[in-house]
Amino acid sequence: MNNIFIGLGSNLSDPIQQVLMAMGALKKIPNTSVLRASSLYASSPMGPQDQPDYVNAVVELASELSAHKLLDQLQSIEQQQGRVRLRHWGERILDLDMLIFGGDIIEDQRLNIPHIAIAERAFVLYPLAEIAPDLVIPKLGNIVQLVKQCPRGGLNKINLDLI
Ligand code: ROI
Repeated sequence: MNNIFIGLGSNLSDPIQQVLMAMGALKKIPNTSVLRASSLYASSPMGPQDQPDYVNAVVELASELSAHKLLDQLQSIEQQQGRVRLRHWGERILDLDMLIFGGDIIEDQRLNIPHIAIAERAFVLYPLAEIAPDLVIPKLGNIVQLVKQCPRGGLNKINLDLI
């Protein structure tokens, strides 16, 4: 039932507030609790460079919901915060990606778990390592090893005390 990890990302409409608001909304999902939340990180965009920097974070949940029911909830939070699809790999108000669902491997139309891109994305790996330094990810391996192989790039912890 444990070790569900969600990646959060935003680069539009006050991204820090969007990510904090999404963390609040995650706490309200039925039969689900938030166990840990990472710091917020500022990161330069992966994809088209003519878009604002992102704010990223990772949250750990425990839930009695199935992966697909939880995905419905994540998508409803994205919609509530006004997500619109503008262009592929483009700017967005809120992205909630299910990264890991316990030891499950899920590959279907809606879900790819563990999320394929975890290993290549510093903005996912570093916040994940912050809250789960001992994690071993199905198919991908040890988080420490993955972090070593992924340059940090333009990723910086945001100090919320200064904001
Ligand atoms: N780039 C960064 N830095 N952070 C993201 O959350 C993010 N999300 C995306 C793409 C467009 C791939 N780039 C990103 O979906």
